[in-house]
Amino acid sequence: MKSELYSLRMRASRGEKHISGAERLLEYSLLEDATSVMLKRALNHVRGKAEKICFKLQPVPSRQVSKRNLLNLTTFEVADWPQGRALAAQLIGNLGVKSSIVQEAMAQLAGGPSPAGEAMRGAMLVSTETGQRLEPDKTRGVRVSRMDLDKDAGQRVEALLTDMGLNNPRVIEAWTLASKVALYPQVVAALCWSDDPDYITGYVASAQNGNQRVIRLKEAGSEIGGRIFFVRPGGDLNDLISHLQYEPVLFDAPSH
Ligand code: WAQ
Ligand code: MG
Repeated sequence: MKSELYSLRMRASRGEKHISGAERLLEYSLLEDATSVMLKRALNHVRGKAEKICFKLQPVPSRQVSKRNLLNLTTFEVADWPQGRALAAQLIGNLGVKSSIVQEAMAQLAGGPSPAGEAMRGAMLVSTETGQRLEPDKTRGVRVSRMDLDKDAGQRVEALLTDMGLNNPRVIEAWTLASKVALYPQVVAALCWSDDPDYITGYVASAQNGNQRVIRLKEAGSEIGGRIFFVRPGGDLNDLISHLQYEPVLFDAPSH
């Protein structure tokens, strides 16, 4: 493996249950540390004990990697999660998605979007035209990978987040993921809240309005979370899925 970057992915599960996953895009010298951080995460996860932990390492030719800017980051305070969900629905509505479609998609996420009524491993894709689920595998969903902070951007991004009191890996990973998803014109908005019972903050992300964090989007203790990518009609779905999964992108701080 001689290329300059590596896609490193981890997935931890117990039976059908998704415990934890992670994806990075890194140079060789950082792989050992990143792998050990992922292993610790998988072994000590609030969603429970993993029975199987898979790592996948794939070389990515650095000439294929594009460099982009993270979305702007804003945070909305709300009193409780029902207020947070109402706000999130409004933020997605502001992007032109019909309210009935947002409500139905959010209800599916809140009820456990996998066939077993649990969290999925990846994201739901929902048509903004019909409200239908578009992801080919409803247990797996679509897992976005091959994105990370650019090596030279780390300090700039961490300084920004430190000013906001948000300098931690979860925020950085979610922000990077949201910024990649928003690159594709077929995606109108992404909605996310964690499936970790101890983490209740989520976001609505879009190219138009940036990464809009909403501090309370679910009830503490709930293991149901996930992501919805609202997809506008007209584009090639397989092409979008392939870009989400395989296009390598490194991110720098927001451009303004
Ligand atoms: N691609 C697609 N979907 C994913 C991915 C991915 N790479 N990673 C996670 N998901 C889906 C999957 O259904 C998970 O169950 C769900 O999202 C939640 O994943 O600014 O921690 O890693 O404070 O638990 C957002 C707010 C935190 C961060 C999200 O999600 C902030 C979070 P988790
Ligand atoms: Mg999780």
